[in-house]
Amino acid sequence: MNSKHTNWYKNAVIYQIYPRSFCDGNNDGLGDIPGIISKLDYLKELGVNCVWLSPVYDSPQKDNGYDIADYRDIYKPFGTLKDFKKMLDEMHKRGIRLIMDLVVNHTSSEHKWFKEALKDKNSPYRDYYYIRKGKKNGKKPPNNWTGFFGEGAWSPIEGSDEWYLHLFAKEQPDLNWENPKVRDEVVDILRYWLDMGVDGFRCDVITLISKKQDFKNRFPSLALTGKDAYVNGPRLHEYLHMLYERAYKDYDCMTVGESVLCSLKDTIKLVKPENEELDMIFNFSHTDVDNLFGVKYLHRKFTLNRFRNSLTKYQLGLANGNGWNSLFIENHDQRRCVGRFGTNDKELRKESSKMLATTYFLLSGTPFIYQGQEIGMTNADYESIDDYQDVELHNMYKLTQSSILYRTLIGKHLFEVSRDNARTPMQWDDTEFAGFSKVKPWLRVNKNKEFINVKESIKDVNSIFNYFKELINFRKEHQAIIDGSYKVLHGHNSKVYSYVRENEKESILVISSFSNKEIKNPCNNDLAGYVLKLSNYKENNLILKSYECRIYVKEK
Ligand code: TEU
Repeated sequence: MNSKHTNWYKNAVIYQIYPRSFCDGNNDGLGDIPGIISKLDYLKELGVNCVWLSPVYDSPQKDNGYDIADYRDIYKPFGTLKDFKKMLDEMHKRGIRLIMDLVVNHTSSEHKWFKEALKDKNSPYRDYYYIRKGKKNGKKPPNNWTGFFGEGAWSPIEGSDEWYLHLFAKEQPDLNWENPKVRDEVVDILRYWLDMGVDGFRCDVITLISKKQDFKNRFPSLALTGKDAYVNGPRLHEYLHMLYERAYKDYDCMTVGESVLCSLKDTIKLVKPENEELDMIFNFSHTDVDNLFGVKYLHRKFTLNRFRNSLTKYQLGLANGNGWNSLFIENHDQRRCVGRFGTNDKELRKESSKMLATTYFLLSGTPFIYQGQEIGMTNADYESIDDYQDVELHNMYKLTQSSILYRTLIGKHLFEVSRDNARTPMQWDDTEFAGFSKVKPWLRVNKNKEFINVKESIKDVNSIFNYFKELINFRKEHQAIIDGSYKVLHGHNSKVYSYVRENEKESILVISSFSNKEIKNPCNNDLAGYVLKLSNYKENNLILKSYECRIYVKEK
């Protein structure tokens, strides 16, 4: 391998910032880059050493920045390129790296490439997208594929018999990666930011960039008709390796790809170091355990066995040089973890948050913390559809209003799984707008800012925030978490997840109770030689209390 990579990401703890909702520096109701700069000392205090920044590029914000109109500029209400460079510099000064969100499966329909493509049939930009003649003299879409936001995957081009492909909102036309010019553009974009000093990319829906070119109808499915044509398409690995060769290789950067419906076999192909594609991917199999077929609206009961099995599959599957895991239980598309995965976001919120944190944080891989997770923020407390902003939620809501089938199938869980649950403004203090802004924010603040907020969390020695700090420090001090093996203990226990991380020097035993009641600790006979290092309860005995977790270490 001839690259500049030092693999620093293996020692990283990454904090995801969703810029709209993090901190409003100029009091216009929207988070921004100056706001982020003002909170860097807070991140330093928490102990994270890398930030993943959700998109800040120029964008009409139909999908909150995942619709990019200019890849080389900043969305004005977030700040300027000068602000961005200052933020990067201030992060680096504090030993915090920055990875950007790279959204190149699609652009915004306001991107100049798309506008040119629509304006002129002979424009070279026309082949940057998938534009096809519709069926029935242009009255029907070219095929029956459907996309991720509950719509057909094609929209008509006004005044013509042609349609364009979009796997997300209609304002997010898909790029045609078959066109070598599109690939050149992406390489240029990558090098532009890497040359500026950014440390890597979180690659949005990267496993969708290659499509089967037959564009034939597929067997209809309630969710994602056509997925076999656009998920892990035929040239995906070729494209990813090309990006590595032409960009990533020349910088000490990291990449994490967002994968959709990715098996272990596919995952290994994407992250095996020799393949030189991606350093790790976000795999959603463990967050999908409470739904059916990866469709979050089709709820099924959480079971610890499914959760543990799914994490274990990837922990073991990526061991022995097969690749590296990303570790996460929240992000801007998921609901909040506390109250989910069998836990409690009311009277046992603190215990639950700390236990969940412990469970995923000490697995093998790089942990990600989503803003607000470190203070145990909970789902939105909205009562009306008008409080919600997300394009996905509104599309799905329309569907449930127009079809009894959809209403029956998904209506019940629509709000519970809404992406806005994780997008409510960050709760910095208990003032009217939670210290996020001095004016009414773009999305309503959760009323529980009265008692769930950063100010309170820093003061309280037993807070979730202070527990996260301890976890991060613990991770830094124990190499077995980075390079140790993974072994599950009592793998059939339906209430307790316990595992051991071990290298030649030490062995770390993690015990997490997913029960809201007191239960017998199944590991009582496994503790010889172990010393307790961290727990979410002050006193620990033979019984595990509700959502109790413990970390033990045995030196060899
Ligand atoms: O998400 C991709 C993706 O798979 C999600 O749309 C997922 O299906 C949905 O959120 C489940 O609720 C990425 C981004 O993370 C998301 O915010 C964007 O909307 C999407 O890509 C399009 O860029």
